[in-house]
Amino acid sequence: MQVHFISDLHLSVDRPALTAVFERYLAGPARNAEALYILGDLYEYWAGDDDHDDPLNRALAAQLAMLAEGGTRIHFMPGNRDFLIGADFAHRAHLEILPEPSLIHLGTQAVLLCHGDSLCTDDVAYQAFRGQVRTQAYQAQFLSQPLAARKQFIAGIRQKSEAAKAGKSAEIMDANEEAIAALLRGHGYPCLIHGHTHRPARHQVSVDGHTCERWVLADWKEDAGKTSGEVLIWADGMFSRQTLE
Ligand code: LP5
Ligand code: MN
Repeated sequence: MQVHFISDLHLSVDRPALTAVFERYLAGPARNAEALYILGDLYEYWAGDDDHDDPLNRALAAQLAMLAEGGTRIHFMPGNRDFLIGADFAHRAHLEILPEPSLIHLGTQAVLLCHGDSLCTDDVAYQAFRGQVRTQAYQAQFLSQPLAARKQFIAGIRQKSEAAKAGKSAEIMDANEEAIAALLRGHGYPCLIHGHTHRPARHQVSVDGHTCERWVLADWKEDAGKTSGEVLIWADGMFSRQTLE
């Protein structure tokens, strides 16, 4: 029995080779998984479920649905770029949207899942932005605008975000140790799996005398030289990383 974890694919029409890596994964290794957890930022951005005429969105929903029909349960947790994925896409892709954070069990092991951005508490400007766009009122107002206007607005946010990131230190954009400790303490000291920071690692975290593992998932990359993804696989009571090409 395998359980798979992925995040930060940032799929878009601009990265066709990366989409191909994901499509091969869905048709191949993912079929060995009893459950697939997508921990956010599957897409470069998501403007709303009414963007289903986009060929990439349509194709991926169909391929995810095919995987689910083959018996793999698919769970999706929203990332900071695709938190607007809603019930319509979930229905099309045959996946379940998970609240953040979510506690699951792998055998006897308790595992807490989150995207990771909520842990970056030193990034005060981002947390203020996050607080605003994650309100229901803001999202309803945003979604009431025409799709093209929403995409234009997102392009503006992305530009501002890139400019803001250029002025931030690497430390500010990493997960904060106290935020990690508080989260683990509040959930009975489980193992933690998250993405977002693009700093794949396996950390041992010591909290109140408990030692917890923190797995940070890798982002998927389409570079000039190499295109690859990564999946964290739980099997036989152990985690391992597998590169996807
Ligand atoms: O994604 P990543 O890793 O590159 O950067 C994040 C933070 N940036 C973001 C913005 C997204 O990347 C782009 C937008 C995605 C689409 C969202 C869809 C819907 C939008 C409307 C919803 C109702 O998340 C970045 C972090 C970084 O992670 C590391 O953790 O630093 O945060 C920023 O750079 C934010 C800036 O510091 C402050 C905000 C700038 C944008 C201001 C726009 C004003 C609009 C008013 C909205 C309330
Ligand atoms: Mn992210």
